[in-house]
Amino acid sequence: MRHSAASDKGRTKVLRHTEETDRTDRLRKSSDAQEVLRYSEQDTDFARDVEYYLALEPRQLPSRYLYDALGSALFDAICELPWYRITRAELGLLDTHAREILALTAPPSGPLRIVELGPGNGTKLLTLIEAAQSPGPVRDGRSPHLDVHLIDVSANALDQAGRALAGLDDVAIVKHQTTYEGGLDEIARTGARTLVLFLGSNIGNFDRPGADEFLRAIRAALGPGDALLVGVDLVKPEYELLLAYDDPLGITAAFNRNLLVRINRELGGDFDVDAFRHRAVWNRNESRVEMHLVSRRRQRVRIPAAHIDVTMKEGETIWTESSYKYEPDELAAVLEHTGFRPIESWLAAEERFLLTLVRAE
Ligand code: AVJ
Repeated sequence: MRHSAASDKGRTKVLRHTEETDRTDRLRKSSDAQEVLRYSEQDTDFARDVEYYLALEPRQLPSRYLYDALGSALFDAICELPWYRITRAELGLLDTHAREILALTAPPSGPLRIVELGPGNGTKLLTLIEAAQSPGPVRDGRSPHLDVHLIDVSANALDQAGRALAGLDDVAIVKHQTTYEGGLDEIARTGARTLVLFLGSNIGNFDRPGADEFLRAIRAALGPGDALLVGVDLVKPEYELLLAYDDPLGITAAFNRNLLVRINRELGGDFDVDAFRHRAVWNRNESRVEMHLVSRRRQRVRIPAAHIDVTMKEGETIWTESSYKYEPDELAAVLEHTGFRPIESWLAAEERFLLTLVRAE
């Protein structure tokens, strides 16, 4: 599934103040000092994408729409599940190797710009920065000033990540509410030494050609000497993968089916959410876990805002996500031919998760 590129036309620069429209937002502490850049034409994307992808054969929905407020909360819950080990494995590696990561990427003097693609709730970046700034036995001398750029289509994710990072010393934060591509356009063509973070196995949402193309886009936004830190989940036994994506508590099922709840709410759809069940499949040939929503019975579905009126057969599916898994060699190869040179890799052997730091040539 593709990630659509946003043009940067109609960009508005907005300083956050407390009269935010969202009610839940007012209840939380706002971080007024953070700059938010919004890119305005995205509101209509959801309806257009639903119209386009649901008409495909097989029917699909782009996985990036899984992350509304409830979807993000359910994803956070997934990260706490004993069967979903990606987040814990990665946090452990970031915590342990933070100092080394920054020492290998920061310029000899001056600030380091950190750009995170898809920061989620901000915990990964918070862990990295706190661990790097904390006093410890191995001193690399200085902690550079950090200019942090968070790039996410979800306003909710940007709010959460911004709040998580708000208390840090010597860190300036700019939030870009846009697609990855839109964010990369924004940060390209400036001289600052940059470290791009693409963590949590988010790269797994791209198919192989898509990942290749996207890594090239990251490379094109960087200059020689800049760095990229990628976290990827590795191929592992099928039963482990299926437990991770179809957990016994049904949290992943709820995460998946919430996409229908969102369509009903935002686009006036009439999905009978109960009439769809969650299915996770390990597609060995494609090296990916797929999530699907399976219609339990023949049913008619109308989504007025997306001009949809279809009848789904019993057993017919909507494919909502792919999580591609990698072998270490394969990742090294794709990074190499997209313009990066290896610096260092750290493996969580037990969870089969790999953190790789590379430099733009
Ligand atoms: C956030 C895309 C990396 O694919 O593992 C978790 C999302 N989907 N459980 C992943 C997800 C089902 C997750 N990523």
